[in-house]
Amino acid sequence: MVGEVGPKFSKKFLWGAATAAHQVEGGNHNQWTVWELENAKVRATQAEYHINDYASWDRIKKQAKNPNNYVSGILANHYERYEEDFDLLQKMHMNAYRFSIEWSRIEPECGVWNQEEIEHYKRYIDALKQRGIEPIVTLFHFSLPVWFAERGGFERRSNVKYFTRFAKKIVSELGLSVKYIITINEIEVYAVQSYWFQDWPPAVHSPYTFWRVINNLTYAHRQVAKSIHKVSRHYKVSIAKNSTYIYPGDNAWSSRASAAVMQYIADDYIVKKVIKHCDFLGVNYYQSQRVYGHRIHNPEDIVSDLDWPMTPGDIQYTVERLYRKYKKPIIITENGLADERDAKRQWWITQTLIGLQAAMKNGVKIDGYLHWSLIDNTEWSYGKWPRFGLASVNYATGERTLRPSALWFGRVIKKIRGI
Ligand code: IFM
Repeated sequence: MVGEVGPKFSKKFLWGAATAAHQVEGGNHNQWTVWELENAKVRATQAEYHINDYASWDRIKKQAKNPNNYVSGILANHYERYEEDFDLLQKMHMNAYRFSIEWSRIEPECGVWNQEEIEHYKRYIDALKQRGIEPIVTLFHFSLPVWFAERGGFERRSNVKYFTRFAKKIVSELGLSVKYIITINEIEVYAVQSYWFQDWPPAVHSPYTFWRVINNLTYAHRQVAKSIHKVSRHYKVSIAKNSTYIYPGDNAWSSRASAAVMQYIADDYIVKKVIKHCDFLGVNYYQSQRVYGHRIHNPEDIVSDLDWPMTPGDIQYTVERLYRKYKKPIIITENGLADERDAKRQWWITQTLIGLQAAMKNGVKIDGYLHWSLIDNTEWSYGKWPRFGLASVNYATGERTLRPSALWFGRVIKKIRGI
């Protein structure tokens, strides 16, 4: 069984799951909720052309062609039902949970703090602690207050001060009740979707703005990390870096050179700018990419519902590379798959844990694994049809049910933790 061979996962290892406020809470009002309402019909109409080649298309087309799929609305109502969701963590014997604090709730207008919402998140964290679960807080996970987006968001360096002010407020309110803080989730994914592919708000295509946003976000991380560390070294701070393992598919010089350049741009350009201000490195792993000549080509026949090629074991090479280069302990801050039928999740987790153990055997320090996601949620511009949850959510009733793979994973964690 996983965990029985190779190096042991330490007693302190963080076993958990992750979510983000906009994807699960429901009832938000932010830049995304506005964009969803404006774009739902278009996305539903375009699904036929954009994703009809997915292997899952026949199964998901009804939902993908329905405008309601793209409007988050109340979702799983995690905002009110969080205790129920924390019970699910406990059922799986988990001891960690990553979530984001929704900036638009805390600061609905520039400089106006909503104390009731602050108290909500304090109760939320208390509820985790009462269950022996370590909170891992994300400060920016893709959703911006409308007022901040209207001022140009992270396109403007001068706006970073607002984010730093929000971060300081959160840290001063939460005090020492939290230790792990992720400043920003997936800098490059946010920039590429919003300022290159035009799939996310503000849906602009501008290479110049794309690079500017990346640089402003790395700057934002440094500013926030410095101000948090000034308060206390108790806090362990990082970004969550989405890292794809990119490698040459053959031995051709062009394949090797292109893979190296792509990997550098995708990972190192960003990590180098923040790593001095990270206590650990948060890594989100979903896939690897093979490069032939100058092109990415992954002829795998196993794909997830989102048509992503599935190579979970390659997480080993991602973490080995990042650890060798940056020498910071790693926490897997996200890892998972869209798998409505729960056909591949158990296999995925098994391969992932085997990959992590192999990396640990080769000297990599890994302090935690957080599965994406705890419950089904909205997958940004794809809407609600992709199902990433360890627990499925019936959106009509709000009922949560741990999927068979989650029950199995819970037994594995119990055994590994020896509880
Ligand atoms: O749902 C997203 C999450 O918000 C960021 N990381 C990747 C996940 C799956 O695409």
